[in-house]
Amino acid sequence: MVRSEIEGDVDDETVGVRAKLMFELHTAANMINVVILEEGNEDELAAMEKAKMVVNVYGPVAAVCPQRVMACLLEKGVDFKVIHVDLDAFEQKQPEFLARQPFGQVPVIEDGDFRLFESRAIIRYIASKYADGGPNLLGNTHEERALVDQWLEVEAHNFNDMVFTSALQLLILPRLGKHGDLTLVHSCEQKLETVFDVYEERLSKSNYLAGDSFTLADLSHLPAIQVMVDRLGMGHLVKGRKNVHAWWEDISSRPSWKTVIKLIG
Ligand SMILES: N[C@@H](CCC(=O)N[C@@H](CS)C(=O)NCC(=O)O)C(=O)O
Repeated sequence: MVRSEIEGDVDDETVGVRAKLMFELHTAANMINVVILEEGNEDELAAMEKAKMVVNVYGPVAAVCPQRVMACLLEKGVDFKVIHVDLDAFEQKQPEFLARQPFGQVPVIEDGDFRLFESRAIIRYIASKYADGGPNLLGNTHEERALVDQWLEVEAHNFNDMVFTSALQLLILPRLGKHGDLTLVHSCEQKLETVFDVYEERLSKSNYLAGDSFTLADLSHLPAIQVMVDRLGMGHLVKGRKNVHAWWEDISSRPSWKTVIKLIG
């Protein structure tokens, strides 16, 4: 038995998997060192943790909502540890996890004694608390901040709901041995056509959704567009629109997102 920085006592095989994960983080973003200490070295571990506070992120790297948070932490250069939550085993519904997130969903972060759930609230918090690191993701003026919020709301309510419903029907239900509703998927796709028409128009006037710099409004779209392109067969919605396509190529080429993609494996 060894003790890892990532969690408490875990078996050797689990450490192997997580060590690989953290090594990727270290090499890709020069961020996190893997710490695997032999039993009895707890004092050393505690001292290291005290010297170097890292943000705990609960959630599998494969899930889109934790990916939103990881992309933001990487943009801001904030050290973090991923604590795997096995959604297939319903770990998120167990009392221990419900004490962290009462709705039984990922992600949750812990930043020192501060705990927060809801991925968009988390990225706003990270961008604000760690304002000095990386690019400004919130906007400078009241107006810029308001535009970031506006497009974040669009992402959450006009865009994400449609992708989530499609992913449920096409990916999640079949995995559970159930049939997805293709009529519902078609209806979502039609609504996404309208959403992307709006984006196309907006992106004909500025390089990014909230203006001329990359902000949380753009970042928040990364995980779900990646799923659309890679897994839902909806890449044409992006690639068929000149400005949306150029925007997607731009934001998905950012080192932060490339690192998340590596982690997803
Ligand atoms: N609005 C929440 C949604 C969280 C959410 O839907 N998380 C998914 C993974 S992306 C989850 O935990 N699914 C498992 C479940 O609901 O049991 C957020 O943005 O954090």
